[in-house]
Amino acid sequence: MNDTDPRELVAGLADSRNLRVRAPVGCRRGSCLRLLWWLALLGGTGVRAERIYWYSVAGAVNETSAGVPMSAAMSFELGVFSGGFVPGPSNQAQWAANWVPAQRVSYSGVERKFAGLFTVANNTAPFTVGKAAYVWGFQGGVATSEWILFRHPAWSWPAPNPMNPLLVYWNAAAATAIVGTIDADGSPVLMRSAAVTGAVSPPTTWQQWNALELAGEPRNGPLDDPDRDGTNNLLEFVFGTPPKQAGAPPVTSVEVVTVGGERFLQLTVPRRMDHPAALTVQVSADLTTWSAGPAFTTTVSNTPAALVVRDLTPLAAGVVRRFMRLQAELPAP
Ligand SMILES: [Ca+2]
Repeated sequence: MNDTDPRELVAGLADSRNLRVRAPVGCRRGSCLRLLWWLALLGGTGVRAERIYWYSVAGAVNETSAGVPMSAAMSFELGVFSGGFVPGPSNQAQWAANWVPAQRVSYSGVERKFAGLFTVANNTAPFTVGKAAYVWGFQGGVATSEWILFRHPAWSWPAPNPMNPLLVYWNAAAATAIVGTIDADGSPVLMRSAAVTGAVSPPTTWQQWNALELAGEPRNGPLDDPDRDGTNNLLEFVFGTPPKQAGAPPVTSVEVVTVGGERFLQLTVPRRMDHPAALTVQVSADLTTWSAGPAFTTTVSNTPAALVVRDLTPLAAGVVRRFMRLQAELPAP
């Protein structure tokens, strides 16, 4: 993320406005004309800028659907949807698969805002000129996520233009929400996210999660356990639990199900689908030899709420015991 202080940018904008008033006084004949030409250019559509300042005003009341103030757990992304995909209430389950983010920032619970500064360097697809840009705020969960998605008709993806000193300002208050709500005057709430079930939030990688949840923590490796609750950081990531706050991991229930007259062991893993990790369910008869793969297990379902895997070896006569366990690995960076 570009970390230029937005206050500098606002000051820069104010300077150019002052310049607009003052410059003709005392300027030489040729330079005056050039300056006026520049100002005319700057006063155009505003889509020519190479930088997008996308933000919500500071100090506003922003809440989740439960009326809880938004926190750093809420991420905001600036991006576009690929192809001709148009997000709507009926296709929420497909949003994440079609979403291509340009930049992510965390909500600031202290300043009560989000703000990002994005420099448009090229128009590589799907970031083509004129593409409809959106801002998606989300707080992923296992069964339920909090979402707010919004855009303004003027939020069209711009072309790079290093010659243009001005920014495009995309203010959340001006936008219309597709999910969640926005009150332009900020009263009583500027942004309110909506509870969404049965749909997965945009992915948060191990690196992104680590930077947010384990900032300043030296024991930040996948196998470290800084809160000493017996769940290492990798599994805290898989389950979406706080790695610096001790607590029991979510229950991965094991049950016996009957299929075709036979009884099988079945494991339900309430993992965070938006936290990508390679999960393998292994089975064993003796806790010594473990097996995995389609010859040994079958995936019953793989939804945002849970991964459900069943053992393929029945608990039949002669099979005294069966065991299941979950192995998690980070995807290659
Ligand atoms: Ca832990």
